Amino acid sequence: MTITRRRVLGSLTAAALAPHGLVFAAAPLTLGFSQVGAESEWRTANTVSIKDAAKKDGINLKFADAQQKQENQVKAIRSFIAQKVDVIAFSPVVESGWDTVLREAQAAKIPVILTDRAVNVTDKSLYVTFIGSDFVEEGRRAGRWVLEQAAKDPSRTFNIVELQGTVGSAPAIDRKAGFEEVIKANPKLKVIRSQTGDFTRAKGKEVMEAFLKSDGKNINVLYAHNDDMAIGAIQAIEEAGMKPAKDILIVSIDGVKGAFEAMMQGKLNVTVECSPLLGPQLMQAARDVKAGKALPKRIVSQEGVFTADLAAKEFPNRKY
Ligand code: GYE
Repeated sequence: MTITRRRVLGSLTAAALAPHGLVFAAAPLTLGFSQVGAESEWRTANTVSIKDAAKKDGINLKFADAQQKQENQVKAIRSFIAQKVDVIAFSPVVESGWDTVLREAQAAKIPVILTDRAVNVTDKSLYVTFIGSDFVEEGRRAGRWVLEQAAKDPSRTFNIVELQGTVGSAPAIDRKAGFEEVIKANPKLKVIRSQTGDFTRAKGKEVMEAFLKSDGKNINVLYAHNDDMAIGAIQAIEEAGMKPAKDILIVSIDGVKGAFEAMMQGKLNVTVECSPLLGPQLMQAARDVKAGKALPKRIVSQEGVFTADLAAKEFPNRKY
């Protein structure tokens, strides 16, 4: 009897003293992440980056795909709150309408990290940090490229058609604003049509077909808010018997492999980089916030601009 008791006590003491023993092991961090959807090559690469980084860091990731619907994201966030996850992160499909659900997370004392897209809330304490690109600057970069083409050939007209991203989304609003801000400098640059293609190839093609039907040969430039819509539009331009990147100059945003392939085929002129590889920064931020460290309110990703002449050289280095 006495011997048995001593043995039990002995093993308990050993477990309590072992640095990696059950008694002291910290529970893995649980992160609830609500993704926008799977609308583009960019998004697919972003999802892979987040899943890979969570795995690498031993973070328990609860991943929910919202299929481009805000109501699905609100539901996912509420379910993360109910499950008492440690940290909630999400990439908001649209900018507005988040106050209520973010207040619920705050009341439950669960920190929220925004990735990729921003929200439009007056109370900035509703989220810890926003990790992502500067979409206004991306729009300016696209605009500057068009401005440069116009400066090279003052006799040419520059009627621009614009394929916008998802209505109400931060990248659609900001990329439009940045582009407009820059092209104002030359009154010959005019946006003659602008419509949403919802960031997808199928919609990009469909809307470009409509643009071509109404304006055809009057279109000189296509500005697409992402590569996928530009790739869809390239098909529409070819089917209409015109040459993409020649009859119609094309600038888009993201820098996905599909865009580099299109540039190498001479069908796209330029892509402005927007990195989807946000996983490692997100996991770091989640760990920091859990550890009580203070984070900057804004973490901006580093990006460049790639023209068709650089495509073949850069292609092997592309990670998405
Ligand atoms: O440009 C587009 C995607 O929010 C930056 O969403 C992201 C955008 C990206 O569907 O391809």
